[in-house]
Amino acid sequence: MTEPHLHPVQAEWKERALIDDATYRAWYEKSVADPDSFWAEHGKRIQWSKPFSRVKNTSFEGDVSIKWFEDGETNVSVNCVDRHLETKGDQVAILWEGDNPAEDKKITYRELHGHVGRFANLLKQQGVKRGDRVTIYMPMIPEAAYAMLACTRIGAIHSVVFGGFSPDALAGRIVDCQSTVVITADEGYRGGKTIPLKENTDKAIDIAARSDVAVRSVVVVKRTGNLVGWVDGRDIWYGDAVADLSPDCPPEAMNAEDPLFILYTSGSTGKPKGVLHTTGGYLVYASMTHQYVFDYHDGDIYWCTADVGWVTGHSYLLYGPLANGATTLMFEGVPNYPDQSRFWQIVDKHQVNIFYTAPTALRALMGSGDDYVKKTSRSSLKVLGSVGEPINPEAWEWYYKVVGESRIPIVDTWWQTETGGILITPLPGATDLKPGSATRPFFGVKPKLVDSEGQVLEGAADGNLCIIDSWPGQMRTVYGDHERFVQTYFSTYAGKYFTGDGCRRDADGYYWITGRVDDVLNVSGHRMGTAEVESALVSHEKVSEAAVVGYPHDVKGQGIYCYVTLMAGEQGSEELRKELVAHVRKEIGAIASPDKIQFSPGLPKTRSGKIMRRILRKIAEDDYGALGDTSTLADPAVVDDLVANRQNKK
Ligand code: 6R9
Repeated sequence: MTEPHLHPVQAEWKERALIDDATYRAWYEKSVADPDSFWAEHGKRIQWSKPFSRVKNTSFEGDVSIKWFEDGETNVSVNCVDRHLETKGDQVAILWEGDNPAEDKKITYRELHGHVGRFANLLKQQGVKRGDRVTIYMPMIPEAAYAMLACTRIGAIHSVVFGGFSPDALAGRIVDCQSTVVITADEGYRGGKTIPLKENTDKAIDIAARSDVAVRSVVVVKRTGNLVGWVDGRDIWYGDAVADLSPDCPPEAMNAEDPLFILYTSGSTGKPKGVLHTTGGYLVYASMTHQYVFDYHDGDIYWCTADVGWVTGHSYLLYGPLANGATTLMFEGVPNYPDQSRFWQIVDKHQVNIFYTAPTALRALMGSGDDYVKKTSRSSLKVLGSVGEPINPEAWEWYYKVVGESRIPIVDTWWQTETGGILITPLPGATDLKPGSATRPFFGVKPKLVDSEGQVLEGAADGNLCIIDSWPGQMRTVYGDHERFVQTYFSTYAGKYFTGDGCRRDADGYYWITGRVDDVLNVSGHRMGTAEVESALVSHEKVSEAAVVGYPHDVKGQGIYCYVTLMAGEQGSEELRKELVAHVRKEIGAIASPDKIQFSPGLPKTRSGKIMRRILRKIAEDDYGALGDTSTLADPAVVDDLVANRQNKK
């Protein structure tokens, strides 16, 4: 049966594709029937200084232990740089486009090798050793990539913190992984504005010091050249420091299971978790998915718009593409600066073949009209990708018809910080597309839908998305808290990795991600725990209690709706609203800015004191006709007040 919006694989793809449908099916079957031999073969796609003899050694039971290629040795920077020197030394590795359209840079693999070597030698000079944690708080400039690769060269573990996070958020991450070296820039540029990265770093270091974590060196890259505060003996200018250093730094031989990086991400409870990825399996998986999901061919110009502060920036801006010897485009700016045509101008300027972005950007651009797109050519494009949140069919169709002129496949890739790489996705030459569906599992991925009792649902069904066996790119633990790892991901449905996402599988076996089923928001493709926003709100002196929920937002996907109960004697006002918004921005960062604040004298609680979020969500969605059963509430009257004062009247 053909569905109205099915987009079959186009004829020319049958010739060009690395993987066609028959190959997809054959490989997939093999990958799930005999993971050991499948991954033994594909594990060889990266270069090992000592080959592995064991492939998969994983268990989702009990303590949960995940090991891949465990006796192999390799080095990520060697795979991403040195390995390409012989054949691609003069090929551009990083194609950098500045916030200002007049600025760009091309860094070849040979040049990259020198930059990474010097940076690695600088880190060594600063006393950084194998296993040490290095925090990277950078704008989108090539030095961010050099810094990450330099860490991998010497076996240090990087923790990249998104440049939009506040000093408090940065401090929390520095303290959690006890990082004593920070790499930053004087300031960043974004959309014509500057971001005070060094100033934020200085503040964060002071905050971290209160928790007895003493940052001893700060490497500062000069970006804007504006005056910044300076602590002699602690702060070092990158440019000056590397000038005299050797470009050669021998790579550290790393065990496949040695930690590669920590990346903090939000969950439904508590502070952000340090997701830990290790070396061998991660790189195999990132590079393999990059090649097949985007149908990457040598010579393609590849552009992923994600910031290095997010996992997409790790796996698909840097590690996957560089491991494959690609030219990866790194963009410092934003989609609407100088105007809404910028993405497509960059596509034309650099003849981009593969373009990977987030639905929130597409929705914003869609809203400003088709002319900004149509005045550009985009004829170089071959594959379009989407990631970060469910893409609504309207945005999908716009991407397909207007941006891609109905000739380019869209890969809607579902995955998570925890998964390291893409798990559910179309392959451009193999998968007939359905707008809004992430379609089918990648090789080696075994998704299952379960109901709330943990019963596995077969066939067409709607349920909670679990993955029942390991894949090489999976996170190994929560940094410093393995128990939290087991509790968070493997205890809801014992023996299964629970993703936190709801999902529907249709009669063709296609997966449709419906969004988070836990208390995690997805705001403009950024993960945000409601608990984090709540704790930021209650840290304000006038707030006694807060409950935060998401509501549908045209551009952001979800908006942040906050119910705030004030301390006795305090009055809600427009001014206080602004103050609370500013407070949350200060505590977490601009991405956590509340969209709506409702002052509410009471919150709907059960007699045992649990806030009934279901009710709060309905009111935030302005769908209070369907509140359901409120009889278990301690005081049903609070609901009337909440409805009367709702902030999102349609
Ligand atoms: C890569 C990344 C993960 C959460 C995930 C899900 C949502 C990501 C999606 C998608 C529907 C897609 N998500 N991709 N939902 N379709 N193609 O975004 O990682 O920041 O950890 O977020 O994002 O809810 O659970 P991360």
